[in-house]
This record gives sequence, structure tokens and C-alpha cells, in this order.
Amino acid sequence: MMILSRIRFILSGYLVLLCIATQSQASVLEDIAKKRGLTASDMRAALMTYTPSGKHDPYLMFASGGHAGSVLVIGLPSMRLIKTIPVFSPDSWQGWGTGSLDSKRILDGGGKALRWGDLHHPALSETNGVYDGQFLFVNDKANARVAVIDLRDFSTKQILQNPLFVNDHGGTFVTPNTEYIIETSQYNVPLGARYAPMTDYKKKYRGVVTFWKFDRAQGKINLSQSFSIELPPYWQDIVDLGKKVSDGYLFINSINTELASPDNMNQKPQLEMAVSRNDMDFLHVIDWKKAEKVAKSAGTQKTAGMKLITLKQAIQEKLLYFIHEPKSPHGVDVSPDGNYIVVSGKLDPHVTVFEFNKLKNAIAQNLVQGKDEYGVPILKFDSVLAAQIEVGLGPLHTQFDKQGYAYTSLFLDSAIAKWSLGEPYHKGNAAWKLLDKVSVHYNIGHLSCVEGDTAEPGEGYCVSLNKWAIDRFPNVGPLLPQNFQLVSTTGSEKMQVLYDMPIPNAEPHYAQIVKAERLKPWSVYPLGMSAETMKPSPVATLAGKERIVRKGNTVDVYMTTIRSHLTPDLINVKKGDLVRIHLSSIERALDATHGFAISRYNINVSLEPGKVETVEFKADQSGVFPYYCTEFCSALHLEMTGYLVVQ
Ligand code: K7E
Ligand code: CUA
Repeated sequence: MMILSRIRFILSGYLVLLCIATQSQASVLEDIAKKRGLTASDMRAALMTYTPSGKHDPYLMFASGGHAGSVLVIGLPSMRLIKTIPVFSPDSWQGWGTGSLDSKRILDGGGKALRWGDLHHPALSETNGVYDGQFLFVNDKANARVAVIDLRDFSTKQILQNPLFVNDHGGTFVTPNTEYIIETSQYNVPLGARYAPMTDYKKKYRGVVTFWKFDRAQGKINLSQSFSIELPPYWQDIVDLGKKVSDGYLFINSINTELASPDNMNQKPQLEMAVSRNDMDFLHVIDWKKAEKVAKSAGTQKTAGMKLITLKQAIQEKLLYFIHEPKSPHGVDVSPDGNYIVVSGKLDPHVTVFEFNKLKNAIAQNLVQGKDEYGVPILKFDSVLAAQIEVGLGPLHTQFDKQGYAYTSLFLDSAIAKWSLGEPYHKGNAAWKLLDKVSVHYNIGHLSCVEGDTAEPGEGYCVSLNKWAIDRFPNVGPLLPQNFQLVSTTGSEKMQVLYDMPIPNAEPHYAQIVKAERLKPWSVYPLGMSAETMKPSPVATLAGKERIVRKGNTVDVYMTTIRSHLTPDLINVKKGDLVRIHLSSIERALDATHGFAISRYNINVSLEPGKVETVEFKADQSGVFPYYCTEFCSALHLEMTGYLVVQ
């Protein structure tokens, strides 16, 4: 009896297995799809994005965090948020601007007490026009600052404020070998950030493009080798660098070629009307290699501590030209071979494509159609035009793929248009053709495709960086998240929105998508490293060498952190003392991070394995203040604590 029932039990088990095996996989999936109300294209999207636990994404996207002042690192195609990198704004998780002296020094490098920024355009360092995975640069539109992020540890190393202007937008963009990081002014002011009344706008206000010299070995921008060029006070906008055939050139578009200035309380028209009257604005064409030589030659004046090529000099040296570009342009993007320069006017349904070879010829033969009111020669539009393609309403930015297709974001249409480039990519009828459009949700600004702004783009995906989310996510109150949408762009298939990723952070501007294999980050710091200098720290402490040293009113504490204790775990000071705690993590294990917080003193720092940080504060509150580890690092994490006693 017992045996029989056992056999029956086993058999029924086999029957179940058999049943599953014979039921086709497709019908199992169909059942799930039916229950969840998924269509066939939903299922395709799921299969194209699902990334099993423990599997890594082949691509990483570095996305602007807008006026949250940070950078987001997102895996593709899973659209998983992997890291945030604080740059201009404090972040208590990473101990950025929350008591760490090292981060304070970097933040203060960008100007007195500024503790937020409006981060627009991340730019990965390049070698021969291709991402090399070493550094990431970003700009702060609000305060005309640029920052350097080292991708060995994904943290910010330098913030610099532009001495010539106070608001930027065309930053950051790099030359094909990262010799320079470009930043252009936008809402212009008098040179050197000085005073002049608004009535002197045309005469005294100026635009500027700055070439920040990057020293790769030091991982820092070198101010003394940087230079700038004075420009007319149009509102300079986005930038792209020439590459390959156009290497050595720089393109900047501009709005407000009307030279309008504000005063809407005194009968002046609203600014947005006044600055978009002209049918054509100016694409700036700059021979930066020539400019570099001019800047290096003797006699280049310094203004506010920066070498400055004057507008007069720039015209004389023939390193600055204009080309008319359609109404209120925003994006300018150079094709992978460097020969096509794509611009879009927000109020013109076409993308306008200029050809670099024609442009060079026009400069050589002086094919000009006049000058602007500051004397800058304007190249003949027809002599440099390659094509105009009608793509839809509100074209902004363009990216490319390896097949010679271009993808343009359409702000007003809320769509992405796919179109074909001309020779050598596509010939005859196949060239300059609108091929496909996909709706996105909603109001796309930039888009980012796989290495889509480099000399060797990838393929397969673009991300739509949408300004509005409206109805895409559950209602979370009046302030909505942003919406990043992953779009498949494979071959000749129709583009498809695969995934919506809410971004509970500020506005997305630009992003770059890099093959993950190009990045070679550290897994732990070498023991005793300063993350600020990326060199051995002079205040590193080894196990057994912990100490408290008092000199007058200054108390230096040399502390180590390792699972699961802080040594020393008692610090006695007097009210009014200056306390400096030099913290060394002597951990070597992957992910064994400790935090260090002091109650009521507004302090928290992060100590990844091997890292050294200093916190500095005045002991201005008397009492007893626990300090403790803020990362759940071990079974005895709660025991990882100590006391600061202020007498
Ligand atoms: Cu928002 Cu490039 Cu600053 Cu366009 S930017 S959309
Ligand atoms: Cu160290 Cu918790």
C-alpha cells in the first residue's frame, strides 16, 4: 500500500513536469501576457530590456541631473539607476559637502559658498574622437562653472568658475583628444563679470568662448594655459567640435542675434518675443587650432586672469566666421565623419545640414555675404549648405548611429525622427531622407544614442530625455518626476519605445551612453589614498598608529575605521577648540564602506576601503556627542561608535 502510493506520487510528479514540457513555452508566456494585459510589442520590449539578477548592462549612461547639481549613472538596456555623482550640490550619502574638508575645498574652488548648480551637458573624455572612459566633465549654467569627475572613483575632483562671465550653456564639450574643454557664455554680461548699465548692452556686453586646458596626467584643468575668445553679445548656445576632416574647428550656435535687452516694465517687448524676431541666427565657426596659436603668441592680453583673444583680433586672424542658421537654433551636431554639421531651428521644421568641405572652400575663397554689426564675416549660406530635411516640429538635437542614420529630437511634436545622412553613408535617393518617427512622452529635449556623438557611434538604442511626464506615472503631487524613455533603433525596424524610467531628480538635459567595457574604475582605493588629490594622503593612519595630538587650541585626531570599530572611540576636547579628525579606512574588502557621522555637528563622510578623509569643525557646542558609522557594514555595525566630549 505504502509503496503503491509512493509510486503514484512520483508518477504524478513526472506527469506535471511532462505537462509543462509539452505545453509550449509560447503559451506560458501568452498566459502571463494575457493576465497582465500585455501586447506582442510589450513582450518584445520586455525581452529587450530585462536584465537578470547579477547580469551587468553592456552600456552606461551618464545623465545630467539638471539643477539638482548631480550626474546620474544608468545601466542600459535595463534602465537601472546605478549611481549618482554629486558635483555642485551636497550629498550626505557620499559625504559630499557635509563636513569633509576635502570636498569643501573642491566645492569652494567654484566660488564662494555656492552649494548648488544647474548641470546641463556631461562630456566624457575622448581619444581620437572616441570615449576613452577616463574622465567626465560637466557645466553649471547658473554660475558659469565647469567640473572634472575622475572615472577611477566616479567622484568630482575640481570645480572652476569662469572669470569672464557668470552664466554659461555651451559646456562642456571636448576636443577630440581632450586637449580643451569648451564652455560658452549664454546670458551675457560685460567682460570679466563687471558692471555696465543695461542700456549699454550692445556696446559693453560680450559673449565669450573659453578653452579650458585639460592636463590629463594631473586630472585637472590648468587655468594658466586656458584661453578665451571674445564674441558679440548674442546668446551663444550649444557647441560641437569638429572631428576627423573637421578636426580643429568648433561650432557654436546662437540666439538673440537681435541683440535685445530686457525692460518689460517700460514698454520693451517680452524678451522671448524680442529675441526670436530674426528668421536667421548665426552659427559661429571657429578655427580653434589657429586660435590656440594666437593665444600662445606673445601679446595676448589677460582679462580677469584669463588669456583673451579680442573680437578684433579674432576677425583679423580669420579665425571666426558666421553662417546664417534657421530661426532660434538649439542643437548643433557634427556627423561621425566630421563632414556634416547638423543644426536645428526650434521654429523651423527642418534640420539644416552644412558640409565642412564646402565650408573650408568658402573660407579659402572668401565666399562671404556681408558682415554682422561687429564686423564678423558671414559665409554665403548656399555655398556651405548640404541639405535641408523636413523632420517635424521643434527639432532640437541630433545623434548618429554606425549605419549613417541620424536621430533628431522634436520638442513640439514629442517625437524622435530618424533620417539618413548623405554620402558616403547613403547615396542617391537613399540620402537625406526622413525614414521613421516615434512618439515619446512628453516634450523631448536632448536625446542620447549609443556613443552617438562620437567618431565611431554604436547602434541599437537611443534614450529620449523628456522634460514632462504628465500621465506616465502614478500621481505623486504637483511636482512630477522626469521621464527617460529607452527607444530601440535597430537596423531598418520601426523605432519602438521599450521602457519608461521615472527620474525623481531635476530636469534632464544631455546624457552620453558609453560601452561599459571602456570604463576601468577602481574597486577599492589603494590604502591611504586621498580622493581629493588621487595621491597618498599625508594624514593617512595605519592600524596601531592612531593618536590624538593637541597643539594650542587645535586638536588633530588620527583615526582608523575597520569592521567594527573606530579608533580612538573617545575624543575629549574643550569648547572653542578647532578639531580635525583624519579618518583612514584600513579596509581592503570590496564594498566594506563605513560612514562617519557626529550627532548635532552636521557632519557625515563616507569612507570607502582605503580612503582617507578629514573632517574639520569648531567645537562650538558643549556636551556629549556620539559619533558612529552610518553604513550597515557588519553584524556589529551598531556597535561601531564612540563619543566626542566637549567640555
Ligand atoms: Cu536643456 Cu542642451 Cu541645456 Cu537642449 S539643453 S533641450
Ligand atoms: Cu562601519 Cu557600520
